[in-house]
Amino acid sequence: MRFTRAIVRPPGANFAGGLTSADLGPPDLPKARVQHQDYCRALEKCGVAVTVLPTDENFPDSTFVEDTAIVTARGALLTRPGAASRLGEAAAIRPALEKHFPILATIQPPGTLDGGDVCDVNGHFFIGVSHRTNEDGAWQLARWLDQLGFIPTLVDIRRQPGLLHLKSGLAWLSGNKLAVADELAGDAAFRDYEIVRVPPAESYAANCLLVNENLLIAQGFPRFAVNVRKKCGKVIVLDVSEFRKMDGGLSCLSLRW
Ligand code: CIR
Repeated sequence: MRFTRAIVRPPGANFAGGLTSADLGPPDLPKARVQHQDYCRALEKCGVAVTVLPTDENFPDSTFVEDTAIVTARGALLTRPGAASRLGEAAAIRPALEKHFPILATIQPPGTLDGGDVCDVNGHFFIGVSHRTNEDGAWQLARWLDQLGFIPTLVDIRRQPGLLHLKSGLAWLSGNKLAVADELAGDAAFRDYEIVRVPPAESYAANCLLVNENLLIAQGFPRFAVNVRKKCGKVIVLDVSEFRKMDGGLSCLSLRW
């Protein structure tokens, strides 16, 4: 699938008040904003028109827009984020998405779903059941995807404490190649794919992002960078250190279609 559009939301003044399990200190807001601008420029270089929403001080984690919706070429769905402090983010993104998708599906209670748990590999959607996405939410999404003609596969990551979301440990690299963190490498769900393992010391790098034959990867993970350079087309390295401090990464920062 070629992406032509993306929606992003820069980090707001209370960005440091968001949820995190990382022990990397508080994020530097001016630096985060520069990194966010560089991220937007990189998307544009890949041929994507970027819509920048205003910051939203009601939700410190609202820069991680990926968690609020699942967007495909055949339709879009508003999620129901699994963290209480983020629940309202789906309604907040609705007006921006409705401009492009007048009919929006929604996840209904008691389902919860974070977009970070959904990895689209060329129409095969891997859906993580995590501490954010519950089974009910995952099945609601699976049924919706199935109706649209996509293939859904559930992957249970609840026993993987190192993975906040499925995409903390999984990314599509191109063709049938996946980047997979060690925790997931043995999962039968990925047996038909060529796996590029992400070394445990570099596990954060697994959250990379394929945008129109360009692979965006996080700066600071040299072994992974060498591996993917051998396997993929163009690699673009971006510094997302301040988002990492808040458990976020490259995929989380945009909705793309
Ligand atoms: C959170 O804990 O929800 C945010 N601080 C980070 C969300 C990262 N989102 C993603 O991986 N899709």
